[in-house]
Amino acid sequence: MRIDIVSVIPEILKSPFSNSMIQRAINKKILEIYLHDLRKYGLGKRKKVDDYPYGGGSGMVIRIEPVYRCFHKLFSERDYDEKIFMTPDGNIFSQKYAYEFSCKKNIIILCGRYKGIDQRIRDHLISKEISIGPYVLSGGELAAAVVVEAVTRLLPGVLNNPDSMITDSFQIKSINSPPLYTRPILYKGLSVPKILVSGHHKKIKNWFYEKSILKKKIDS
Ligand code: 6GU
Repeated sequence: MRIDIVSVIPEILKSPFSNSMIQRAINKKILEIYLHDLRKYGLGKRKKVDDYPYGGGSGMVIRIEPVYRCFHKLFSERDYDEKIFMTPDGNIFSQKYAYEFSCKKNIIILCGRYKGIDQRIRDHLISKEISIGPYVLSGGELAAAVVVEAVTRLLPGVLNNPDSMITDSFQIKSINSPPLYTRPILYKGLSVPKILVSGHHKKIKNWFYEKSILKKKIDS
């Protein structure tokens, strides 16, 4: 899978993508990520990418020309299955979207900044608008990083243990993840439930199942 990300501050994304899981996917050639600096496609000597909004109001708006130039350069090189705009008023990102995106070959992600972007970009160059939750960030970069991480771990061959992907609590809607324990068995008087170290596989399975249901009831 190839992901192109267009941003006014692409540097923000260098560090999140050099983390172990995403870097491993890149090293294994399962994933390619290319960061594009929108300013490179800006207007004039000063590489201007934004301007005042028509009709007045505060804040700056990203102009269509830099985005059009950048997108069309990339469009001339390959087809994109999805053209995503990261924006706080987009569709709330979910595991369903992560699955959907993970099945695509090429996607392009445009990160918003300033007050917003010219509506013509949204109307003609974008296929999906995505938000990562009901709060406002200064730009779409960190939101894009969230999307890339959720998508990457779904790509075949990325996780060492695909089982852990299947049992992700979010992937099985009706069941939440049970409480988990590891060594030591006793720490400062806090102990691991005896059943988990009993060796009774059937009883342990039932215990996990019951705890999963129980947690859901408490949560909801
Ligand atoms: Cl995608 N962008 C911004 N700026 N803020 C957000 C967001 C995106 N998702 C949640 N808040």
